[in-house]
Amino acid sequence: MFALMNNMPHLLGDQLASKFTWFPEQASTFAAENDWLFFFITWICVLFFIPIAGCLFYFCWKYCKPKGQKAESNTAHNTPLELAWSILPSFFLVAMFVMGARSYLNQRTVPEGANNIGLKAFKWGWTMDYGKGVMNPELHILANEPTKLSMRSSDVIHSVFVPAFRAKKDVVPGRYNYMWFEADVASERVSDEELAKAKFENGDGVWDYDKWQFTQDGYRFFDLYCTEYCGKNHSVMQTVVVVHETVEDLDAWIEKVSKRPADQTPEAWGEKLYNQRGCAGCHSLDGTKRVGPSFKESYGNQRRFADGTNATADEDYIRNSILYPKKQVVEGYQPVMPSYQGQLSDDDIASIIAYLKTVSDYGPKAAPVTDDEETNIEE
Ligand code: HEC
Ligand SMILES: [Cu+2]
Repeated sequence: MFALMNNMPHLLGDQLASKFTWFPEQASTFAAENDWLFFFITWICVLFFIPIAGCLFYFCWKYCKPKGQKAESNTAHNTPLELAWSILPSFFLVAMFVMGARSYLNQRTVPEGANNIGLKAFKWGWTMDYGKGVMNPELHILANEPTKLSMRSSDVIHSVFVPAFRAKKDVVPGRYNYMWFEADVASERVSDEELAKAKFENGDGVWDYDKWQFTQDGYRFFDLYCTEYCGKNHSVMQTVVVVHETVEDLDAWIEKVSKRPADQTPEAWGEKLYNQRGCAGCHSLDGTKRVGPSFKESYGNQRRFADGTNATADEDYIRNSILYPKKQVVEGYQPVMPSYQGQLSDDDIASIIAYLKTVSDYGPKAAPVTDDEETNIEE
């Protein structure tokens, strides 16, 4: 019977051993127990449902009276039968409760010494905090060691779901929430040739995780979704989980993403941050108004604010907009942009500004920096 269920189309995730399994790969210590409990409850329900529905139809047919004939009262009952059908199922219920509660408590009790990673959810993306100012949208963890996520949201309720880990938890604004799991399957690495080929074909654009099924550092991954409907772009609120085999490998990755690589221009790094840090969800490059103004007409443009004041969008203004977005709210927009204070380094912000200059139509006409002002800055 299990084989039959395993042949049904999958419901969750696309990281599957085969296209025709019920659940995705089991990749954490929770997975086997969770699945077992799920099928235990499902099959008990099926085993009760079939005879009950069968009796229902059979009695309908058996006791059916011709039209017009009066129904007779039948109040006799069978005490042993009624005791049996009350007491027997209660054993199953208690078993389900005990196993479910045990598994739930286990998932809520973080083991001592778990590795802690911060997670911030926002409309519409994720930022993982590896400490020391290293932020990245990808979740990278260590195999065979418990990981704790300390989670917060900067706007509405989101929910973290990693199907392969069978782990899921809401992220609620205004409070910290946590979850933990222990991944027991490390992510494979693709060959250097395969990675080089994908990088070449992908070009300079946003990395296409769906197409390549590995990250731009060459790791296979598990999916992480938002499972709480949180607005227009809820469906794109996805990222990946990479499980490293050794702590050296994980540290090397963190080191690699912690700063702008020497061979990358500020403009290219700025573009990467624009795509990686969720700016793209709210700011377009082609003039379309999204939640925020398009960057096509941002840098160098004249800005009117909700409080009636004006300013030119120069470097300082862009910097302040990123660090203190609620201070000057552009007219016609809601003050919903999250602050990136402590999440983007000075070099990151400078890179974003450099990038915004390249995409803005107003760039060349930007506030001319006079000689005196230049000297002032250098002082
Ligand atoms: C949840 C949506 C959202 C996200 C994510 C977001 N912003 Fe914004 N942003 C807005 C909104 C709305 C405004 C306009 C209101 C205001 O000024 O606060 C804005 C305004 C701005 C402005 C001023 C624009 C102008 O033309 O006057 C800049 C610059 C900016 N954002 C940069 C960024 C950068 C860089 C990121 C990513 C690191 C980012 N934003 C992420 C919503 C967002
Ligand atoms: Cu969400």
